[in-house]
Amino acid sequence: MTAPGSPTPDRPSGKDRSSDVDRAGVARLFTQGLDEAFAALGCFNLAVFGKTGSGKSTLVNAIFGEQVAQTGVGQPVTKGLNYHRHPGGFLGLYDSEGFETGTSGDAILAGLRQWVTDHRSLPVDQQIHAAWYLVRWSDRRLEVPQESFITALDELGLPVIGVLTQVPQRAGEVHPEAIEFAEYIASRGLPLRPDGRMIPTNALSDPFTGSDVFGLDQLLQATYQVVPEVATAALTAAQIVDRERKRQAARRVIRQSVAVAAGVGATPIPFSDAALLVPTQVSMIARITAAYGLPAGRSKALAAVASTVLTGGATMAGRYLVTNLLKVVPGGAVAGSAISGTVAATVTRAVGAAWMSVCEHAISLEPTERDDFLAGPGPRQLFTAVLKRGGTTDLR
Ligand SMILES: Nc1nc2c(ncn2[C@@H]2O[C@H](COP(=O)(O)OP(=O)(O)OP(=O)(O)O)[C@@H](O)[C@H]2O)c(=O)[nH]1
Ligand SMILES: [Mg+2]
Repeated sequence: MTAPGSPTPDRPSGKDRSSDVDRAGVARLFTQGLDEAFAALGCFNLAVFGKTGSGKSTLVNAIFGEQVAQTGVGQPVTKGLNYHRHPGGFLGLYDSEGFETGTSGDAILAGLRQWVTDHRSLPVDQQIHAAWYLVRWSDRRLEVPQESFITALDELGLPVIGVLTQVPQRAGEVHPEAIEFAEYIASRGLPLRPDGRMIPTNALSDPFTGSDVFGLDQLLQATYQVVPEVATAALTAAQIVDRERKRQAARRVIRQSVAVAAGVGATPIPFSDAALLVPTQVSMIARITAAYGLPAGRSKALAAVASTVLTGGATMAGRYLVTNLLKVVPGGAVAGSAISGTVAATVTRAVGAAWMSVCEHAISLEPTERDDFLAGPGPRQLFTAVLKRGGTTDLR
C-alpha cells in the first residue's frame, strides 16, 4: 500500500512541473515587460499629404513596412483626413488618402486646423510631429493650391518635409528633369524643412527603366531632424530603413540592464538565488524587442521564444543561467558558490547581445518568413550560438 502523500506514478514529476511553471512565469513576465516597453516608447505621429497617386501609401510602406497600410482605410478624423495606427502602437499615421490636396485642400485644411487646435493642449506624444508633402516629379508643376497648402501646414506649426516621388534614377544618376523641377521648387522659398528643398525619392524599383530605390534614408534623417525628442524612440522602432538606430537603442537598453544586474550581484548572490537576475533580463529582452519594433501582434510567439531561451528547459531559470551560461562566460567556469557583480553583468550582457541577434535576424525577414522563424527552432539556435561565442557585442 502506498503511504499517504507519497508520489503516485501518474503524477507529473516535480521537476517537470517546476519547469513548466518557470517557463510560463518567464513568458508572463516577458509579455508584461513588452507591454510596458511599448507603452514607454510612446507614439510617433506623422501626417502624409499629396495628390492621389503621388505615392503616399507606397512611401509609407517603404519606410515603415506593410503593416500600417494593411490596416486598410483608417478611422476618419475630419473631412479628408484618416488615421491609421500601427499594431504596435508606436506609429500613428494621418493621411489624405484619395483626396486631392490641390482642389479639396481647403476642406482638408479646415478640418486639420480644428484638429490641431483641439490637440494643442494635449501631451506632445498625441500631437502630429511631422508632415510629409509629396509631389510626383512627373507632374512637373507645383500648383498654387499646393504651395498654399504647404504654407498653411507650416503656419499650423507642423514641420513640413517636401518629397519628390517616383523619381527615376539610373546608375546613381537622378533624372536631370527631376533635378530641374526640384530646383524650381527650391526657388519658390517654401517653408520646407530642413533647407527649403524637396527630397528626391524612388520608393519602388522599376526593372523596366532600371530605376533603383533611393532617397528613403535622406527622408528618414530629415524626419529625425524635425521630430521632438519624445517621439524619437517610437520613430526608431517604427521605421525599417535605418537598422543602426535600432541597434543603438538596443545597446542602450543592454547597458542600463547590465548596470542594474551588476548592482544586484554586488552583494554576491548564492547560486540558488540566481533567479534574482531573471526579472532584469526578461525586462531587458522585452525592451530590446520593442526597440527593434518587432510586431506586438506576435508577442505570444516572442514570449514563447523568450521563455525557452531563458529557461532552456532547466528546472530553474536562475540555475540555468548559472550552470549553463557561466560555462560560456570567459572566466566564469565557475569559482566559488556565488555570483558576483562582474559575473552578473557579464551574463546579462551576453543574454542581451544574443537576444539582439534574434531580433536583428527577425526584422531582416519578410513578415511571413518572420512568423515561421519565430515559431521554429531558429531563435533558440541563434541565441545559443551567440551565447556560446560569449555574446560579445560592441555596446558603445
Ligand atoms: N516606380 C515607382 N512607382 C511608384 C512609386 N510610388 C508609387 N508608385 C506607383 O504609383 C501608384 C500610386 O501610388 P500610391 O502609393 O497608391 O499613391 P497614393 O498617394 O497612396 O494614392 P491615393 O491613396 O489614391 O491617395 C501605384 O501604382 C504605385 O505602385 C515609386 O516611388 N516608384
Ligand atoms: Mg494611398
